[in-house]
Amino acid sequence: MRPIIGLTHSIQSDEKKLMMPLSYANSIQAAGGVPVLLPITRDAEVIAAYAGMVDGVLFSGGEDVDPQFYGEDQLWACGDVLPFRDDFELLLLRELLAKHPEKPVLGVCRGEQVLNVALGGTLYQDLKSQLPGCLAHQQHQIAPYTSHRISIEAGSKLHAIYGDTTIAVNSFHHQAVKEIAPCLQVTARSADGVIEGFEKPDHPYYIGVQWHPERLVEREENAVQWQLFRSFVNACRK
Ligand SMILES: [Mn+2]
Repeated sequence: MRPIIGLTHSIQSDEKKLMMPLSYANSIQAAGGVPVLLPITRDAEVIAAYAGMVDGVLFSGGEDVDPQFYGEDQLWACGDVLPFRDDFELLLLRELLAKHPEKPVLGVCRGEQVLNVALGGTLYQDLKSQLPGCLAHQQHQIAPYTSHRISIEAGSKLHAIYGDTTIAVNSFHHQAVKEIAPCLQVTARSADGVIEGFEKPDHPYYIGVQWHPERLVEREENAVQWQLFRSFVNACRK
């Protein structure tokens, strides 16, 4: 049986249409999972049913997390926020952690930030203005190309997955983790110190990555990125 992997999606700002790059579903399929979309809702019963029926959830990329969810007021440099999406994803994540603490969770880009905020962490609302001199985390190449390196903590889950302590990644984020949630452990940073990856040490698989592996795998040169999706899907089989 291939594991069922729930995917979160974006919505149009009028909250009437779902939006989702196919690359996430394609990557999960290619790694051996069955991707299913979890349509956004405020219904707690439906959210509980989602958490019960999937073997794991991939929190996908997208818009900025509403700063109100981490106790800050919105700065001018903050981008578009979708409070409905934030609400749903935070409820879903808390339901998973409370009722299904063994189910794997992978957060990509915005999804990584959601995984941090849900547990009490904060974000830079805008790296360029709040962390002067940082790298170009909005890269000038298209998404299947890498633009900066990251250092991975030896002995971490990301180290085991990638088999290396330095890899190159792509970068499409103007926000990033500022304060890591107390129960999380930073496992990857770029040269400017920006947090690019973390895990929850007491959880079988709770991993956030700030880059976009689902786009890197489009180029054979980045085949190592399949190892992230394979590790996630394999963890969901258990
Ligand atoms: Mn980056």
